[in-house]
Amino acid sequence: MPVAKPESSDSRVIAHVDMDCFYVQVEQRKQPQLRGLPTAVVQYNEWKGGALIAVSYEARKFGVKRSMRGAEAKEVCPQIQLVQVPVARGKADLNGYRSAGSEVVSILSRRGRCERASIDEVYLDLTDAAETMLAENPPQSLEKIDEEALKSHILGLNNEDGSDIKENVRNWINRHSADHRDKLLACGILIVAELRMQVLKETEFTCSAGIAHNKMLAKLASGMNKPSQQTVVPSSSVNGLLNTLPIRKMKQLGGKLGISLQTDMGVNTVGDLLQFPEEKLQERYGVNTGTWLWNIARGISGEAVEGRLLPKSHGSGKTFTGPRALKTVPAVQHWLNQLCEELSERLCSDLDQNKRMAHTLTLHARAYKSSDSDSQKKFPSKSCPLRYGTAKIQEDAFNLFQAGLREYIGFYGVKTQGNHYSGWGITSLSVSASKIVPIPSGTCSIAKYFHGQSTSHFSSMQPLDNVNGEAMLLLPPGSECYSEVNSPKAEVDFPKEESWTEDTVPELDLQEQKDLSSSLSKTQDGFTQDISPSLLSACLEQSQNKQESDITKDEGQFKSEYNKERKGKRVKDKGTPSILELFKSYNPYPFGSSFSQELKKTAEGTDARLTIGLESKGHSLAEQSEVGKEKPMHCSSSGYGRDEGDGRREAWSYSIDEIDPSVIDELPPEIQDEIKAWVHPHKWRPNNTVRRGCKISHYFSPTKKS
Ligand code: TTP
Repeated sequence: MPVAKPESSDSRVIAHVDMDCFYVQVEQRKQPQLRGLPTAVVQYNEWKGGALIAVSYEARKFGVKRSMRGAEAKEVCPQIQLVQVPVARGKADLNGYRSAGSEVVSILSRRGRCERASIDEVYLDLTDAAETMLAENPPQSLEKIDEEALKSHILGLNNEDGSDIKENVRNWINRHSADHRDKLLACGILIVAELRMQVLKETEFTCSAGIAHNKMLAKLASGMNKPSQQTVVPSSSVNGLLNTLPIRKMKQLGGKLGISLQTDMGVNTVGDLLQFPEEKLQERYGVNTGTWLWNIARGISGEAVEGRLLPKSHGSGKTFTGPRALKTVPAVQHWLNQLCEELSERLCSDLDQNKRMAHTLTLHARAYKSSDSDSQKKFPSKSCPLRYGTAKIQEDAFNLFQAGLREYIGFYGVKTQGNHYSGWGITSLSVSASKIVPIPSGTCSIAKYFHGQSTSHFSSMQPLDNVNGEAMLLLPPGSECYSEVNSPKAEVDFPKEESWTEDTVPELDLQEQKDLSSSLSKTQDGFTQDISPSLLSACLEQSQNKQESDITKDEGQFKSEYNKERKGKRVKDKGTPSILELFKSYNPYPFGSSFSQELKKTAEGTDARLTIGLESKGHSLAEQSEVGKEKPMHCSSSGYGRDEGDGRREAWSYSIDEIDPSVIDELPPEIQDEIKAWVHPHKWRPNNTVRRGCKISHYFSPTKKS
């Protein structure tokens, strides 16, 4: 559900830059003889000439559309040039497009905070650059204005018949009487025109842009005049723009919420929302969404441009339409292996180049059942902690798939079908890696970082079925995964799921990234000795082309070594999730994988495991320390978090070694006392009697959900 964020300032200058027919431009740069010709990029499969995924503007004039197949495009435009998307592992290989997108990002990020929103879209916060220009070289005093800036479309500008449009734009930019906000937008016009020209010069790609006071309006504007043009939304034109805008065209309103507004409230345009008081919208859709709707009707959006040049997640997906649907488990496993191989390769290059690691592996699928009435049931998405190494990712993804299939089709259906078709088909598969965080810069050695990662790796485990309810094949904005056939892009409602939105990637300029990357490669020789062997093997597997068998220790060994080290010396990492997170998650021990078994084995001595039985009644930690520290401790936390009332789950547990002491400080003092009592039962006794309601079990009770 969309969440309202207060407008941080109404004088921001935000641009949304969107490449024009991006894949076509990339292919045309490779084959310059195609420039200016009607061209389309098609999927590699030959059926009816393959599906079109990008169409040049020359071809669009002939009526060629993305929804067509190559053969249909030939019918409406016989001279169309069809270029096949590059192929690797039997599926589209988008690496060339990704790196072309990065070239553009590196140029656009020179003038302000830059957020890479998709493979070919970027948001820029140009407020500082515009303020500086206004102070030092205001547009009002410019004698010569660049031609590209003069071609801008300024919404609401009165271009009467016969008037010189460029002259009108020049006058608008030069206006002395303009208010501060319009003066800043005038600077934005000049800056964006310059950036777009620079992109063209350095990459040969054209792009279009929207310039406004917030992201929402900038995004709406960037698509209004394509290709290779820019559109400006002065605040005086916001109402005019929104009044007639169909409600479902608005970002986040393309799905259920948009449909509900249409059918339940009779809202057809964004402007129609203006008639409802905020309270009414809140009553119907909840406080946050109600306020968000009230705001968007007025063009208010406080969403900040995140400084993020790198994708939030990585994904690899493929669709299997019609007769190509996968109908046996081995067929699914074959394709999962391909997808995981690609994902693993990208994770390793992200680690190598950007020093970032992903923490969560998710499998999404779409499926059908031919037999029963329940065929509408969605294939559930499944997540688990991500282990580096192609083989491990493949193993985990396959187990996730099997868990999903069991749920989708029922246990017996899976058991009996073996290699034979048993009434289900998979029409799309994708694997994604999310919760990508940079290796903390203060970490003195890579080995230590990985030790820290291992901690969170285990403690932040997501339950196997702790997923976002909806089987969503598409990844959220900022991720780079395209399923092969026309995955809807602009109008997708991405669930605001915590695991996606919490990810934060620090602002890195390209120089910093280069530095990070070179420092990583410098340390590589040294780190082979103390890095987690499995993680090391994962990267060596691809980047150095070595066999995993060269690596002698497995992750389990690493974990117990790590535990030993932790006993002597607590490693403090910035990246460790808060203890609240830790308590929210639990270890589902998915599919009996080796690492979960390893975890089970690690309880020793006073490192008793805390086991919170979701259905059990039990003792607080303080009570437990008196009752007997060797026993598992049961806390009454039934109904806690997302798994409220779910009797199927039995317990979650973790070792005390997996709690970073630094996060304990985040808890209320009473809870800290309890934990200290638990950790050092002999040394420590609480000074105060624990107050009613302040025990850890109460703290995490349903009424105290964070
Ligand atoms: P878009 O920005 O949606 O489209 P575009 O750049 O081709 O054209 P426009 O000028 O209208 O913006 O998508 C960017 C690229 O993403 C596109 O060139 C191909 C790829 N893509 C797919 O592979 N499948 C899809 O369903 C969509 C929408 C895009």
